[in-house]
Amino acid sequence: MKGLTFSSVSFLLLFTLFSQSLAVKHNDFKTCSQSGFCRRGRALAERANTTPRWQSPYSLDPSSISVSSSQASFTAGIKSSLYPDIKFGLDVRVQEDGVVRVRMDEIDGLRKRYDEAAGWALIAEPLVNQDITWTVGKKDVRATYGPKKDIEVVVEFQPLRVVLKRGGKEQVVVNGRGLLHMEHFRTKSEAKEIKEGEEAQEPMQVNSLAWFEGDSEDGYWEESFGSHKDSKPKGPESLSVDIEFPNHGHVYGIPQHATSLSLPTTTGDDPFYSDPFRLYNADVFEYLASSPMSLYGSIPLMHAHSADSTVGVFHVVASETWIDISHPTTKSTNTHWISESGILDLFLLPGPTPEAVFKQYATLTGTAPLPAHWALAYHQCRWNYVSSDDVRTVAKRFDEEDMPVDVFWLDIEYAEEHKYFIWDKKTFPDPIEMTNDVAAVGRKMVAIIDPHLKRTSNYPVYEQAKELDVLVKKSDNNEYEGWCWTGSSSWVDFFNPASWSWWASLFKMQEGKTWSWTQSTEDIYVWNDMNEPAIFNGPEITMPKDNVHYGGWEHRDVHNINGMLFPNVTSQGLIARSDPPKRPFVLTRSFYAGSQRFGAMWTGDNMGTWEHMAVGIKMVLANSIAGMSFAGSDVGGFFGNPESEMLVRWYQWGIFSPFFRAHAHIDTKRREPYLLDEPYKSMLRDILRLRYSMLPVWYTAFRETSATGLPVLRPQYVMFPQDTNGFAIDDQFYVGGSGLLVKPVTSPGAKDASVYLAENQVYYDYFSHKAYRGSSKGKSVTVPAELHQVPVLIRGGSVIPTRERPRRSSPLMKNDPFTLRVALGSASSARGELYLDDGVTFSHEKGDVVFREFTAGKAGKGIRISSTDLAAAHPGDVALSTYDKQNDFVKSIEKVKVEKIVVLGLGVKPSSVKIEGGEQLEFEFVEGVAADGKKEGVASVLTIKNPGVLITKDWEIVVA
Ligand code: NBV
Repeated sequence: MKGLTFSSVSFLLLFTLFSQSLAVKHNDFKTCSQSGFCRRGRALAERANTTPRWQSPYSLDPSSISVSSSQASFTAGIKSSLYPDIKFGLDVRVQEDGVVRVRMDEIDGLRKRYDEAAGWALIAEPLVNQDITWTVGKKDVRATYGPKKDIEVVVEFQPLRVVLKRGGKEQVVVNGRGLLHMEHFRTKSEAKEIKEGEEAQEPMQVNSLAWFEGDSEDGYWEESFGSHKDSKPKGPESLSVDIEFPNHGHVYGIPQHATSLSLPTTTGDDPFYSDPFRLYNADVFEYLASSPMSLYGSIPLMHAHSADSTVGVFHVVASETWIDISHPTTKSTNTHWISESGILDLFLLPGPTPEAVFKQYATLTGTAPLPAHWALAYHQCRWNYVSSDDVRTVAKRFDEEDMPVDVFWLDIEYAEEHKYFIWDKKTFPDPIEMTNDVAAVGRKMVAIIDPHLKRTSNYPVYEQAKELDVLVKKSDNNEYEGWCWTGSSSWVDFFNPASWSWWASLFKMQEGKTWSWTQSTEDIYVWNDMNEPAIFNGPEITMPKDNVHYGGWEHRDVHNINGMLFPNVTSQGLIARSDPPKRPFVLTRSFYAGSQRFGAMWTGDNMGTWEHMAVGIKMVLANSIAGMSFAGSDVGGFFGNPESEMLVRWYQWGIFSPFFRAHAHIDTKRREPYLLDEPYKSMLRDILRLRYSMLPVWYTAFRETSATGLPVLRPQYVMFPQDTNGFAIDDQFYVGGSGLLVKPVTSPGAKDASVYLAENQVYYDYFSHKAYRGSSKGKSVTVPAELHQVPVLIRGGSVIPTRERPRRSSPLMKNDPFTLRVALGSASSARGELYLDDGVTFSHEKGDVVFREFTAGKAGKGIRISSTDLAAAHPGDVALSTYDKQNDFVKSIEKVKVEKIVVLGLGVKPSSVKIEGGEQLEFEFVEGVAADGKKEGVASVLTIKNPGVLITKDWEIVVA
């Protein structure tokens, strides 16, 4: 390793300052009681809870109802009895898929509330259901719809209440507890007058202002936190709304929090959950493993679940939001959403199943596009690989130890003085050669590009941004300056359209330019960190809320969206830089609803502890159900030096997370997998190889996600929505629709693990083939989990395609043969899918794919195993509508074979195995337990070696 360079010295100084200033992490972030609008929101709830005759002052004026000419939506005026002169407007519509959108805004107010969040989160203006007929009655407006005509939306006039029902049962109730409050814009003096008038009255007289809003202007006009002052030029404008799920005992979602998947109560006695869940994108140093505190990303989507129904609510608000959760009974949930600003823009997703909710949410915000295939392989990162020779050495060591890896990452130290895009020539004198060396065996690189720009005239990126006038402004309209890795820095305002094509152009190799990514190749991809944004000297380590963005919106209005724009424009730059375009890869730390469209995310700076390893699983599951399927957490933990046992367990969980990257803090000891002693090193090699062998499963799962919005990792309630035992399970999961069930071990010294089986089905240990029997009542089984063993079961009835030749990188596997594990279910049948394409370009969008279905079913006393074309059977999938059986990709792998078929759970030894209408095949049979029997024990295993069949072709094998 080379000595300290200028940039590392300055960085170390900065870092020391940074970590010292953050020694007490908790105090850097507000609690609800330190945030004016959250205090007001909770106080409102408190008054409602303790006032017997509490009733919402908001009502709908029936005379103002206007049903659109198509009948599909209606608008109406809303009033609060406490502010008779203030007007609000309600807009209710039912979308084509049955989702109900409820919007409310102040009308003709002193200012305009922020109403652009949906514009960023949604993929398009949702289509309105034209078959709806609203019936205006004396007390409500209602509409009935749905294929069974069993869904009803009712908007009650006084008090205002919006209810979504199915089969006569209330699913979602908005403002049922009367906590709706849209603080209208007011002037300081006006507010004073009212308050003064108020003081003359009985303070808590029912229907008085004080009764509803409280008797003080709590945090209305200015707020301070630590040394930071928020000037709040717009005054109070918060939005409170209660949403009840009277028939749902569990709620999930609203990531990102380090907490259980089924969200705990925040209004009870648990000292860890005394605050509401907070959504306010923040860089929380050494975050807690169980807390409602906000983290780097925010998705205001919640699932509510019970055995007979799943529904969702999606509140498209971009400002800081706090959500209280309570359970009046074990079968019902109340929530209270308190946001600092913005309009009410609420989508009620009627479900009725988790699958339906995923589709409804995907129709709104889109799905994760299919990533490049290599992006699903192993990523090796650390802060930092310090030089191009360091990178080469690490690559060499992987090869020497026969460990596969696809991507090497560069953290902030590659950039001269942290001026992103510009290599530090002292340590990275030959970036192109380095990248080409890495790429020689199909590997890639990822370099970090953070959003803070060093304010210096010798940084062209900053200079250009300034010139274009696309930097974020302070409340006085001057350029905002804050502190980050780069020292004095400014931030690009990606809300400004003038920044988009300019930013995208930075990724294009530009002839003759000495500063941009001229020193780059198409094999370098991007990591967007610190995009909450993280600002060392800002309030709560982020941007002041009174900063101003494009269009005059305050940072407070857009904070949670801000981070999402960065990977959005970055991924566009990556697509545009090559011709024909290649799939981009961008990893983001900050995210919002819709971020799934722009790349992968990870759970930020976790600790190298068992607790953090365990909560990482829950966090990835929560992100997954909110659309962010391409998720992972730092393998090994960012902070600390995990012992070998922990590292092995961490890799075992890592290979089963959609995004699989090892990463470590600059102060940690090196811990690349080849550095471990035996037996750990060999364990890691096996683990890495297992991930690579299963890449076909992962890629197929990602295809499904990209087409349907169903998550790649599926928790128990998603797989078995009616099994109440599974509703709180968040330490095991299924991989896509493959049938793989994984239970990572997250505690030391384990010898076995308990896995919950929700159904009357046989499950096979992936490695030993031991058959376990589930029960329709649910049953836990104990599976071996010594350190070299990761509990992975194959659900009976599945076919798992793998590729089992160890290679240095995944692109080198392109022509490798496949193994099929046919795990017969209790009905002696099985089904599985395999999806492949070139993994790099967008040719899959015009149908250059291989998409196969494998089935096995009873045929006489034996079974018949077949492979058929699935692409043709997917007419609904746009990408597959132009599919041609003889497409270029099929041709490119037409010689690729199935090298082995392993059938688990056959009842009797076959007398013959042959290709339908063709030759006999060689096979081995080891007697064991049958799938359709009752016995536990090692399953029978039929191995058909070299069946000679091709992966791209139809075939049938008859086992008689
Ligand atoms: O760029 C340095 C780190 C990075 O390694 C990590 O993954 C990010 O989450 N970054 C945060 C900045 C500061 C960490 C203390």
